[in-house]
Amino acid sequence: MSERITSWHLSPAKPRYTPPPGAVDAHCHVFGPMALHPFSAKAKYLPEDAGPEMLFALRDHLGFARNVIVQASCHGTDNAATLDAIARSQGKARGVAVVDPGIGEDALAALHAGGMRGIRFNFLKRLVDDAPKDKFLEVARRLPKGWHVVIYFEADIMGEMRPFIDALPVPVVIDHMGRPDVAQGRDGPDMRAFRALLASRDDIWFKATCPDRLDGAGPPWDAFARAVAPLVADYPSRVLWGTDWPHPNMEKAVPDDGHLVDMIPRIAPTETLQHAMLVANPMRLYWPEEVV
Ligand code: 0GY
Repeated sequence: MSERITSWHLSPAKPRYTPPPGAVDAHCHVFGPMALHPFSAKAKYLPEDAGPEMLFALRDHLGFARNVIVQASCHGTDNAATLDAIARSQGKARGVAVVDPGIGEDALAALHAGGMRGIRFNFLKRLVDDAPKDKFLEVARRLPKGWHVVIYFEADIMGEMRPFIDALPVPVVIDHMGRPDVAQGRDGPDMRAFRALLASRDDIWFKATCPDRLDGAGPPWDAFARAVAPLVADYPSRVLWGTDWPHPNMEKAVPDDGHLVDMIPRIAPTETLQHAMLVANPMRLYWPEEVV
């Protein structure tokens, strides 16, 4: 791996939709900058630098107030780039870390002090070498108070994920709804399995994210809108939204972030739903001390 890739739009459109004051982009990443924060030796892709200044400029351009920065697999378990971005955000960013499951209490406390509020378990074989469920469960039992786990997996392994998710002792956030095939429709097998998961406990949240990854038909991602809007309507207090900027591994179909924002009113058509998805819900998970 030697060629560095750019997977984000260089001049995204200004969205037609204006997010409410205090809106949170609850799924985004930073890459590097490599000179300060080298990528992991195990990274499966080698991106160009997409550092905090770029992220914060996009946040402002799109009309958001805050970010939740999820540690990307290209940085492995070294959270320095994400922590650095949080530190530079002037309180407008918090994060989700990726840790070695053997991490000690002091290191977890340091991550908390640096703005992390959860850890991510990634089960995508193209992104990580190993996803040891027993060790993940063990560290999930030792998380700082108020933390949650974020899980990234694809719909084809939903069955084997269920016992693991059932056993998690803290709230769970599912990235990109477990990547359903949205072409199957709102009642297709993938959405039915995902709804069964949501129904199994009331502390499972989900990100209504990534039409660009889930809808093979491409923009304007109509199949995504049709499949996801009913889910948002049925679970308004458990849904989050994010750009996924800088869109790891999407260099062949780079989405326009302005158009992604314009998906929001299509999946959350009322102001009440929009406020829940963009403000109230992410605030409860990431800035609970500010929730009255
Ligand atoms: C995403 C999706 C992907 C990558 C990562 O950590 C990562 O590298 O999450 C992907 O390639 O599907 O949510 O950013």
